[in-house]
Amino acid sequence: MTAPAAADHLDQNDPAIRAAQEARLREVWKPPSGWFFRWTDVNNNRVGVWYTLTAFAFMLFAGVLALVMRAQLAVPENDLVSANTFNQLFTLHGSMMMFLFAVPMFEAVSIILLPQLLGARDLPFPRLSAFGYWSFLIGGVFVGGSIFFNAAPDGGWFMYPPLTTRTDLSGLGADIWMLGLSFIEVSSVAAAVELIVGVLKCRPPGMRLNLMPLYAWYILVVAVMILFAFPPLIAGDVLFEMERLLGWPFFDAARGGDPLLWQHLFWIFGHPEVYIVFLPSIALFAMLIPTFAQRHLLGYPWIVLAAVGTAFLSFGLWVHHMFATGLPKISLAFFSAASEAVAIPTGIQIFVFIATLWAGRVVWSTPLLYAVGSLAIFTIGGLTGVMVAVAPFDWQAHDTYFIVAHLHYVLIGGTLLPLFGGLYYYWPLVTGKKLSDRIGRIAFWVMFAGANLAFFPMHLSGLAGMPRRVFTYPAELGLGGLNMASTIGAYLFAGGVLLVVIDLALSPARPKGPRNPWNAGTLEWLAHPEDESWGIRSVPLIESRYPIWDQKDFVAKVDEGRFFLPDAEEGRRETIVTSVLDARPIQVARLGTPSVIPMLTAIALGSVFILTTYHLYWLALAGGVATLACVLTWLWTGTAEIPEKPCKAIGRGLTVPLYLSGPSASGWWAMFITMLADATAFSGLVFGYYFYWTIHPDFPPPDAAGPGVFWPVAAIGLTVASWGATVVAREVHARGGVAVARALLRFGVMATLASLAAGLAGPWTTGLDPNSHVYPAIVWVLAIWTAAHAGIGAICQSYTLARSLAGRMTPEYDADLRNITVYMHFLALTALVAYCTIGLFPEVAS
Ligand code: HEM
Ligand SMILES: [Cu+2]
Repeated sequence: MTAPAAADHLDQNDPAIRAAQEARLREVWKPPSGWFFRWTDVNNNRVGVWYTLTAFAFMLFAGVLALVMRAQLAVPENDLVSANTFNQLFTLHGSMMMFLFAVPMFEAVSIILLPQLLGARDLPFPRLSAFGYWSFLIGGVFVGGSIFFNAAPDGGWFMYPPLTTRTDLSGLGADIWMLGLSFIEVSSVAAAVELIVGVLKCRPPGMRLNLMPLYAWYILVVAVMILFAFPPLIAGDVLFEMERLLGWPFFDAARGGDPLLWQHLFWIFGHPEVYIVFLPSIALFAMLIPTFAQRHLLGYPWIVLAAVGTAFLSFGLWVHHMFATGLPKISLAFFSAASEAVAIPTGIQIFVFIATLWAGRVVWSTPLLYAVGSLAIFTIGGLTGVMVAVAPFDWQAHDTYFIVAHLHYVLIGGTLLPLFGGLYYYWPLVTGKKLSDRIGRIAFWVMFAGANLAFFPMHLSGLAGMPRRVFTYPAELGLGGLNMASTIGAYLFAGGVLLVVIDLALSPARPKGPRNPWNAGTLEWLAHPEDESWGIRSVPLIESRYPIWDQKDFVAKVDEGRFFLPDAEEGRRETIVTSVLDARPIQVARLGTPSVIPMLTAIALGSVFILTTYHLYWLALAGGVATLACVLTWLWTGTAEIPEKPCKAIGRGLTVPLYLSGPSASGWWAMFITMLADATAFSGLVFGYYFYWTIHPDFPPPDAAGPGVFWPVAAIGLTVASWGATVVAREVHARGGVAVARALLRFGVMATLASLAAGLAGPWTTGLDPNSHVYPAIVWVLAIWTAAHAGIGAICQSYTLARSLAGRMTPEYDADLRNITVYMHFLALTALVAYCTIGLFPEVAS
């Protein structure tokens, strides 16, 4: 990248030309209007705001449930709510806070912020964000609303079997939890894919990885964690629902199953989850602390290393939630030590913040107050966490109010209060108006006092023997005083939240303030999303981590359109795609426009999950067909479109292509990353198979028939043939051999379908009965999973063939074929592992 030749931008000196460009941009990015069509919007500035408000509303709802619980517990032997209702209250409160508030809130805020942080016009797949939002809304209302029908889940937020798998002990609630939340997990993974591709491919020219704003680094780290943490839980959900709906005994000890498998799959997700909800707060601090210290953050590489280190470590810690389950001593020692180790990167991040404040000229402001105050609360929670990470201590405190105190200190200090800080910091960016500093400060101190009054006494009541998850307690225990204090504290806290809500409600009546009111140095403050949905006026060339502070005339140059893509001359929504490491501009991508399809797809997919809950399988199947139809329409009309010209000039003498295929394209990355998540879920199932095998001497049972060897080997052969055909088709097609490629794809479809049949033929022909024992059940699950993926593979191959026949794919424009080849790589790998496991492994192991 060289300095701009003056001649390049002569036209930008003419105000009339600039005004015409702005008019075109405004026209192209105009939000849809009308009472219905406004909801078909896909632009990140509005979808992100809906998403944020919805997550906030779910948080308030879960908070009201907590207030009901605290009212019940205020005095001993109270009968405000029944034991059964109390079980629903704490389960729904915990589940909503974790699945409908903490994780989605991070994704929602990131959807708003990421394009501004990167100077991109939108995220790479705007329609995917809209789909994620509608899924979230539908699933959340379904799960949260169940309490009004006395049908909410009641097995605790981690749903341990056998209590929850026995349909005589837990009603519909367990299905609502499993299916409703699985649906939301799917949308969380979709948002994670979007965010990862956004960070990797949509940075502005010049923003190498080491110049990226720290919030974007954390988005990358946390989204990758979501990508690997949620799929094992989804795998667990699949097994769980098969046990509940079909009676397959995965967690039923009487038929060879094992309830501990659920605990493993849950906590492989559940522990990283703790950091998934905590790292975003650190990310907010990393943005606002330099602003209020008015200097660069010290130790940028340390922060990045600490974030990545925390992510890695957090996947090795899950067993500390299972210290009381009688695991081998050596693994206790290992997981205990690892649990202590994770305190180190967390400490590093906090020290970097302190050092930065120390070295800067601190501007004491409301957001900073929230940051510092929440760190204080979080630290107390961290200290009790270090205590319960010591296995013998945990055996004492396990399942008491000590744990409730610990987890709320961590979650309120690590998630809730920092988010309020972020709210005060970023509200002016999103709305152009500041919130009230005064109300913010008062609210902070009310919440601070309330949180300590509510949760500090719980340490004491817990150590005095008050168990968690009880709806009442006898007066003789003498815990009335501590509990009353907790209840008063909880209502005080709610009062603080109410103040914030009032402050938000007053905002629309307040006048607009200046842009960048905190005098921040990072790029996001140049957008004014409340007026212009295109983001930034021109996409800048980045040379510093704090370009507004460091780069000469930066703001003026951006605003006068002197950087890249200052115009929308073809009337299309566009953003710049850059290379992953060094952010060289390599493409102008055309982005999705408003459409009902994302909403329809979410409704169709949601109906599959919801109808299954009520055992309406035929209707659910119809919903599945509708989902497929929606997805295919979406892809056919909205992706890999052949542009009207190959290249386009984007200013400063630079011309880049309008179409990319293969590993440089964002679509390819989305496919690859989605397949990583899919492979992780599959690994969860395979983990289950080998878990039974290592733990249980009678797995497989000595007299059990397996799926045989012939059919699994045949299925492997057919999948490999189909995979080979697709790979060769891709190569031949790129060299112009369109007819040969089509023939190969036709053969591929046949081979994939044959592999599907062969895979199911194994357990079918040997008559494996999945209800009799866990061994046939897990064999069937692996076979069905692989067969279902083969089915999707055949659809992908047919789709590509149809694209070619319809002239929507040519040797030059072949993204579809390259993307499905990625799918076929993963399909082949899945089939290989699955069929070797079920067919060949018993032969080797016996
Ligand atoms: C002032 C605000 C809050 C109050 C008063 C409160 C109160 C409670 C109460 C009374 C319980 C039940 C304890 C038991 O019976 O075992 C509980 C459980 C729980 N809370 Fe909160 N809570 C608050 C905020 C939060 C937040 C912000 C989160 C997460 C982001 C959260 C996550 C949880 C979880 C995960 C559980 C465990 C549920 C279970 O045992 O299955 N809470 N909370
Ligand atoms: Cu943990």
